[in-house]
Amino acid sequence: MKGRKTTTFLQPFSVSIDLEKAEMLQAKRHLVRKASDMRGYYADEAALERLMAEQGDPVHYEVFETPVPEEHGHLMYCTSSVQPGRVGDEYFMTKGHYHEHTEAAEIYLGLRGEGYVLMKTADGQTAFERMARGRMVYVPPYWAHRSVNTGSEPMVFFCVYPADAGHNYGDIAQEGFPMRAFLRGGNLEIVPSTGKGR
Ligand code: M6P
Ligand code: ZN
Repeated sequence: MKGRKTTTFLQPFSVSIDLEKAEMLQAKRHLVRKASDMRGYYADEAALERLMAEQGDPVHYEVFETPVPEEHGHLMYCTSSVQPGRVGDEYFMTKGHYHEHTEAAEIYLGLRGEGYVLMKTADGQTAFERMARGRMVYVPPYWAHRSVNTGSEPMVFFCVYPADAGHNYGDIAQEGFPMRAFLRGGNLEIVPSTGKGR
């Protein structure tokens, strides 16, 4: 092999993803975000408190990862599952993040359910792409991304991104997200954000 190795050398490996349950088997890292972790993110704060008073602290989403070294050259991969549901009339969603290394892209491949990936740039551009089983969404460098489940079953997708990308939540905490997904009058609406919430 030519060249100097500048990243951790690993033996090849493989993992199974249960395509029916859309779950990564033998995942080594399991992240769970519940309603209480989402305070400050939804437009209607009171609706989130009501939901917790009525339902306890329901899971909003989970991420299963089998981590590799967080180094340039490796690819991090995971499956994520966003539960169906709404806070007021706003669909359940992930916090959303930029990559710390903003030049790092990400690929999502839909495995189950349906929804959208909402995206924004620091200079005010916005975009959204539909997610469904068999559909791939490319999140280019520089775009913050948030996943929204607009269906009635868990929305599950596979993700892969440069392992040294890192997650930056702080900028969204400060800037907010410029659009939100609601169920209004029986229809999905993806509309500019007004008022509160990240
Ligand atoms: C996807 C990937 C993960 C991310 C997860 C949850 O699976 O982008 O890197 O952690 O969604 O999203 P967030 O980190 O924004 O809460
Ligand atoms: Zn990402």
